[in-house]
Amino acid sequence: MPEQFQPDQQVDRVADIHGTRTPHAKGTVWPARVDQYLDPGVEESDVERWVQSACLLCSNGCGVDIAVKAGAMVGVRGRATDVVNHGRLGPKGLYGSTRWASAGDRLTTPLVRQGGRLVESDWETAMGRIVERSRALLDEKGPLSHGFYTSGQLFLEEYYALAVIGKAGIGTPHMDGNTRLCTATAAAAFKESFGADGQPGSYTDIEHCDAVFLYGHNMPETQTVLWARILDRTRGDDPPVVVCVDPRRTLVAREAERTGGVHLAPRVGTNLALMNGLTRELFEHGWVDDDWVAAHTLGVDDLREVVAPFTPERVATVCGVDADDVRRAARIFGESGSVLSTVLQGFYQSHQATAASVAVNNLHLLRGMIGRPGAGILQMNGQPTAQNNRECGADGDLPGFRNWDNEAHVKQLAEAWDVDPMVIPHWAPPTHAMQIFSYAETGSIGFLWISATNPAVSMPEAARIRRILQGDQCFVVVQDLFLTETAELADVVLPAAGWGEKTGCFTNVNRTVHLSEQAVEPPGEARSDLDIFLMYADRMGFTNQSGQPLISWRTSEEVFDAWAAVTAGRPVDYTGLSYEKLRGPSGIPWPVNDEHPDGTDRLYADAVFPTDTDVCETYGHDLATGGTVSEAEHRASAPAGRAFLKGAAYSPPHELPSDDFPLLYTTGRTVYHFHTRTKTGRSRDLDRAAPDAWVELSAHDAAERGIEEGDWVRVESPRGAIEVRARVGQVMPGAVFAPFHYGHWQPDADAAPDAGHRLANELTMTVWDPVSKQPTFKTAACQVTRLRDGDGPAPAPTTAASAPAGPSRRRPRPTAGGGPTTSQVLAETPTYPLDPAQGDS
Ligand SMILES: Nc1nc2c(c(=O)[nH]1)N[C@H]1C(S)=C(S)[C@@H](COP(=O)(O)OP(=O)(O)OC[C@H]3O[C@@H](n4cnc5c(=O)[nH]c(N)nc54)[C@H](O)[C@@H]3O)O[C@H]1N2
Ligand SMILES: Nc1nc2c(c(=O)[nH]1)N[C@H]1C(S)=C(S)[C@@H](COP(=O)(O)OP(=O)(O)OC[C@H]3O[C@@H](n4cnc5c(=O)[nH]c(N)nc54)[C@H](O)[C@@H]3O)O[C@H]1N2
Ligand code: SF4
Ligand SMILES: [Mo]
Repeated sequence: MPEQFQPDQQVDRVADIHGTRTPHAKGTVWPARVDQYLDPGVEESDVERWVQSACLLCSNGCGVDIAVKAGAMVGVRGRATDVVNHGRLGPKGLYGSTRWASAGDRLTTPLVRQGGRLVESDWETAMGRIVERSRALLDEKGPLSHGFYTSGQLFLEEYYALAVIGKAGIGTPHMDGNTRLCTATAAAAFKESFGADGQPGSYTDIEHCDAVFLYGHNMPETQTVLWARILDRTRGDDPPVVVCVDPRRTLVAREAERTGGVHLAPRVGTNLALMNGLTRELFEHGWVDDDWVAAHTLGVDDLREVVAPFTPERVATVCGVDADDVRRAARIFGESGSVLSTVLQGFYQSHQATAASVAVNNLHLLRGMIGRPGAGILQMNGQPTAQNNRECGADGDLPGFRNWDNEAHVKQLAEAWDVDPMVIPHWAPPTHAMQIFSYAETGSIGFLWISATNPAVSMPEAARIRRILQGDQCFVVVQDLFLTETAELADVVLPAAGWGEKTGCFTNVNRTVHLSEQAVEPPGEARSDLDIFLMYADRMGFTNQSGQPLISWRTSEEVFDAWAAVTAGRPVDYTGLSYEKLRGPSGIPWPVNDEHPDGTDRLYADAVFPTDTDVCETYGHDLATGGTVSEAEHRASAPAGRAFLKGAAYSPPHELPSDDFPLLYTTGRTVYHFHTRTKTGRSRDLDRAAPDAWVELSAHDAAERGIEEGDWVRVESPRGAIEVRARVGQVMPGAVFAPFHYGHWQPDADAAPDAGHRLANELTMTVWDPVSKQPTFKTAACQVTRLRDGDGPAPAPTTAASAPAGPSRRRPRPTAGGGPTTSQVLAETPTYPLDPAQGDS
């Protein structure tokens, strides 16, 4: 029995975010620890059924069983046998997974706008209005009048059905998801470097690596279970060192200090300068594996030239970091046997997002560090099913990582769907979300269907988004669990069934597919998103070339099988998967096919990349301008399975600090809330941990403005202002950090007396990365002024990156109060299909 075995420990997982440590040595299996939460008053013996699923509150995709009692979801338990989490769950997974489902304010009937107000209706009326408007616009203006804006939180089957409706039924290129705000850059970085989307690395790389680099990724708060996996290495024998690239002193930064790594805190908006500096160091010190680079990559000479000017001293000036810290970080990368890199929103939501993220791929390629244990790249996802949207093409791409610019790829789909290839939009790049909203603003899109996302809170420049949704120029359908800030502005609102109320599959960030089974019935007349999309397709009467219905699926399993068939021969190969297979081992990573019947732990072990002109998902772009590479140019470069090394010079962000707006404004997350809080806000444990908005200022900037902990402040940018309380915290001087979770909806009026003026996106900008088109939420200029005394400390958590800088007059109470969870370290760790003990596939 391991020494750390602690039977049935009761843990407050609001206070103790990552739970009990289970340290282990390099190259050994991560021990299993089973975390469980049941609603107060529910005993384990009361649970009637445990239903297999995976957590839907971030991209980690932890395997979970849902506890059911009397037709309701009453708790969750981590699946010990799951390859992703080995039984663990984080605070959101434990406290946020099920409570929302039985909330009294669920949408239970369709709503339609009548005399300016939303009134209760029925499916016949609501769908009738949608179909009437849709048909009229198609007749009058054609397919370009239609836009679909979906999510990273539906199931694979729902995206695939929506993609077929949009591309083969309507024929519109105006389809995207909130994945554009989330992980468009992950996809773009993969496509530019390796030819196609798809995570090269595996979570098992954590067990083998000698160093972990986290670039703009606050993993301890945003993928808590993955961070627990890293902590169990850094606290065990032969630990890896951690390098953190983040302007805040996050828990990653503190672990970097503890492990002898480096915390690089670049000035907000200067990531690419730093990356160019790190790349240059590899060349300067001979840390490049020249033979591997010559055999497996293209573009090394251009890259060397682009990064040449970025000496450590130049980087120090641009980024405000110490030149020696740049040297130290580069040395760790250059001299470690194997490095695992993770990249997330600090890079993706900054300007030059794709260039900075590709630079991480470059570092790995230069050292030949890809495709072997420990040498992983995780261009992270955020949302639980973002990967599926990208795979299925409800984000505008073509299903199966096909290239819209490749006639042969379009033809494959046309055959699968039995439609004329000309119906499938492929005459220009798919329209990205920011452009879809611009078209909706002018009315050129007159019909916008929004599913499972809350853009009134989550899109940049919120006042503009509200105007677009509210105006008469565009008919807006919103499909959600709740009457969100967005639904309130819609013309028709459709009540959806959520997680646990429907069956479907989804794929986490490292390609691991899970089946999530229906555990309970949805409330009232709520229906699954799949059923709603199929209802629309039926009513519209879409047909194929043979005059048969375009879509004849009735169950999610039928859709899944059709999807698996359409992935044949593509990098994202699902042909070896079925519902039956997914009910067996918990979590199977694609590709799964005849060659890899049990899945594939990591890609590119053979250093052959899907870059061939006839195979690749894109011919590529110029990273600085977004200019496209043509098919002829791509073919002339003869990639033949080699990866691309691509660079770009650094340029400053769109909005720089000025006399009026002297501070840099950046936004992000706290561990306790998921996005616009529609689920986590309805969990008392999570809501109380972070009940209202705040901003984080450095002690220096606060003192300069006479601001103390808890004071009310006004934060203003050229686009808007918010009034919130100040946390004198861990952010670097010159920068201000605001959580973006808080719209005007609130579960508890006392906690947020002034909830109208706290939405972080009032201040952000309508600008995007030239390649991935991901909007910039992490760079803008702002001013902060003191309004009045607060009546206590800021409502910010005292844990993790939001911890106060030091003692203050208004000392915040330590964040605590999670409900009763248990946590049990298993004496004997199960074997996992693809774990390091059994070797890698
Ligand atoms: N608790 C929680 N977990 C979540 C979510 C959630 O809402 N809540 N959402 C999920 C989703 S969809 C996503 S996309 C992920 C996001 O996960 P993360 O990307 O980890 O979260 P963020 O807080 O958006 O940003 C990460 C870090 O970027 C830093 N940053 C800001 N500006 C810059 C910059 O210019 N350069 C650098 N290098 N860093 C910068 C911030 O200080 C912050 O610590 O989280 C997922 N998990
Ligand atoms: N300032 C700033 N803004 C940001 C970010 C940031 O870091 N800073 N991050 C961006 C990122 S990475 C993301 S991912 C977005 C997230 O932004 P949103 O997608 O707007 O956030 P959510 O609150 O997750 O919205 C999901 C909605 O879907 C509903 N829902 C959940 N399950 C289902 C279902 O099964 N069916 C249906 N129909 N509805 C369902 C929920 O009730 C909720 O209203 O925000 C982006 N906005
Ligand atoms: S790490 Fe993500 S998937 Fe796992 S329990 Fe937490 S929120 Fe859920
Ligand atoms: Mo996201």
